[in-house]
Amino acid sequence: MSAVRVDERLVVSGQPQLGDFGGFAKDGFAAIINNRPDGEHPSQPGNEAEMDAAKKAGLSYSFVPVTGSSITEADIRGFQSALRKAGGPVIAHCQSGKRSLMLFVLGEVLDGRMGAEEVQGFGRAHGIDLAAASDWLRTWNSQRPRVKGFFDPRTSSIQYVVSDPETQKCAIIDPVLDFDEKSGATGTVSADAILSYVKSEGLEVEWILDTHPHADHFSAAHYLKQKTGAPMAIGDHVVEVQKLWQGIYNWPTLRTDGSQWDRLFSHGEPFKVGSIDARVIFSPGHTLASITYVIGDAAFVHDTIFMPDSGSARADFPGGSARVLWHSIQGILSLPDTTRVFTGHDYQPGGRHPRWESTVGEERRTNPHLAGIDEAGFITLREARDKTLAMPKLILHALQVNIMGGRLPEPEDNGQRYLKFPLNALSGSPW
Ligand SMILES: N[C@@H](CCC(=O)N[C@@H](CS)C(=O)NCC(=O)O)C(=O)O
Ligand SMILES: [Fe+2]
Repeated sequence: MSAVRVDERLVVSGQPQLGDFGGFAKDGFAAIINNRPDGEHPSQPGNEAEMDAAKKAGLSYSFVPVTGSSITEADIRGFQSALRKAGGPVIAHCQSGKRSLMLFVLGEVLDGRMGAEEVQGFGRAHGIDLAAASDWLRTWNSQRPRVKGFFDPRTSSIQYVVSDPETQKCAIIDPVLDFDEKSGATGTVSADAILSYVKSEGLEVEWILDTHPHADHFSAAHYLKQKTGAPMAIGDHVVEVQKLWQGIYNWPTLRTDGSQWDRLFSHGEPFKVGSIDARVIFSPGHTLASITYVIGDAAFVHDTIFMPDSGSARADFPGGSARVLWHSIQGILSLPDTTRVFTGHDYQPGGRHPRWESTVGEERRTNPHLAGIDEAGFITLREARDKTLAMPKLILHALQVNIMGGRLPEPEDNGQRYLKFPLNALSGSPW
């Protein structure tokens, strides 16, 4: 194992042996970051064994696996957050140490502490070739739109700000209104973080978009419309979801014409984010109204497919269908292979850091719900998995808010807002 000291907090290294971990603790290290996906080589101990060995040695441990060709901003931020929470000196490793150093250096450049032109020299000074980091930065700087993801750990949702560097206009996609079901408190911490990013980047919000009426969190669309004045939009099939849930909630006064939004998008409909061409693909299956936004080379596929190591979204909510979802996914996979794919949730398999960006090509080649699987195979797999899943804990809370575009119920005569739940209306009880 060759180790290189980067600064007083960080050493990057090749693959250590599990037996080395006790020595790391004695040498004063507080944490290990593993940047190596499992299964690269038979000799590699792997995530679980490293996690165990770290625990036994009294080291904290983070799993931030990356491959050189598919590093995204989420990986760089995941590495930074692992460093931050380490509480002392860290050993970060991949196979050779190169990916670990690359993640560190890219974070320094994105945050303005290192110039892009300094990267290669920094690599040489540490005996590691960082040409790939310079390539990454070139691609990053040329990308339109710029996409910033905000992960909400409470609901594992990803919210996006999609901006046009030329006009500084942006769209916000799938913003979350915070809700604590234990106290009944609502909050705007997540939405306000988006607004402060918008402000610090000097952006103008042109659209507030939802991909579907969410079943696991409240939408912050209406809150953000009040704050920014930007129009709210969703797919035109939302009226079917409104009708379906109008029945479940016994809510005769609910307007089921989608008039809670400023614009209802139909399949194929074009729009713009600044100067960037965008369009809508109807992609139902997870819900009756799901749509994908394709903005420049970026597709916001929400709850159809998740990251290539995570499969697909469930299709067992009222109005859901595994067969319909399969066809929607085929539509997404027919986009060019290099299309950037941004997902709506990440449930962090193996405890890895949150990730949300891949490409159509990666999804097609490696997603376990897609690679080598036909329609019948997908339906069997999806329906079997859905039988094992409990309903999202907020489904009954969330739908009554989200079919109103994220508006909370009107206050009653005492000034208090209330939610209303049907009993025994959904399947999927634990008994
Ligand atoms: N445990 C989560 C489940 C949320 C959930 O069902 N998420 C949907 C997307 S809205 C999904 O597709 N989940 C896939 C899975 O859990 O495998 C909750 O209670 O909120
Ligand atoms: Fe969803």
